[in-house]
Amino acid sequence: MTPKQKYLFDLRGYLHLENVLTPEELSNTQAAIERLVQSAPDELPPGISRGGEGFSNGFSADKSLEALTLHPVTWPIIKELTWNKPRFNRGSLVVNTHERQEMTPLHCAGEGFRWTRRYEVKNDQIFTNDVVAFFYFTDVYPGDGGLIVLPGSHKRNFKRPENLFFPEPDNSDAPLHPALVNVTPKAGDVVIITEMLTHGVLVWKPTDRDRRFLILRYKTQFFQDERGIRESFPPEVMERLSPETKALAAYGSEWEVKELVKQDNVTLTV
Ligand SMILES: O=C(O)CCC(=O)C(=O)O
Ligand SMILES: [Fe+2]
Repeated sequence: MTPKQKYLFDLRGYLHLENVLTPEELSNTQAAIERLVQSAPDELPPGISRGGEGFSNGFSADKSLEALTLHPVTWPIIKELTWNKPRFNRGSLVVNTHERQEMTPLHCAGEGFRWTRRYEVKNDQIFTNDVVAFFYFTDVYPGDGGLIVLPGSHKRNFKRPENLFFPEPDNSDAPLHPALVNVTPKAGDVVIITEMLTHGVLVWKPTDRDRRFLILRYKTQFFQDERGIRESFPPEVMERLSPETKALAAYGSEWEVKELVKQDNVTLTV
């Protein structure tokens, strides 16, 4: 990260990177998503299912989407934030429309009594074991709705008082609390957050446009939740992943550095 990115990520808990995708990357990914959206349920690639607001394992629908897991702009940042021990563990594609009328309430990792998720700074290096990259394929404008964040909340020390930010939870026209920021990425932009950051999602207001983005989640390669070590993706998805993506999704010890982490530019072998 540049000194400016590092300062802002530490201060706020997220980064909004503009124009990450090249015009070619953007048009290829947009076309792949449109094909997925137009597919009948029985035509979806094995291991991808449509549910709620998107496609589980949607990143594996097309190599243009899978390649984003190692995108040359975000890859060095993912490595830096995980102290060179990243493991890719989820990749859902979201198509958020006006039809869904409830907001996603504010939430974050590390609420409650689990101490496994971390955000720390040591020796001038940021460390977090729960990083999320949101790749946007459509534009978001102020007033549309979508992602809201509470900058700085990844370093909170107290429990968030209930109803502080949304005293009228059912009123989607209520003004946003001044401490919250509605992030408005454009197609081709990326938002990187630590899941320790308090965030939520406002109801999507436009009726003529949807919000399409890919959620790529990374933990450290030695991070285990209560379910222990298990494959992140079903066998039918694993089967079609490139070796580089499989390596990225693999567990590892706290000491070993994966071969692909030694490279800043990784191209998928197809
Ligand atoms: O819909 C969004 O923008 C955010 C979804 C979310 O909260 C998450 O993926 O952790
Ligand atoms: Fe979230």
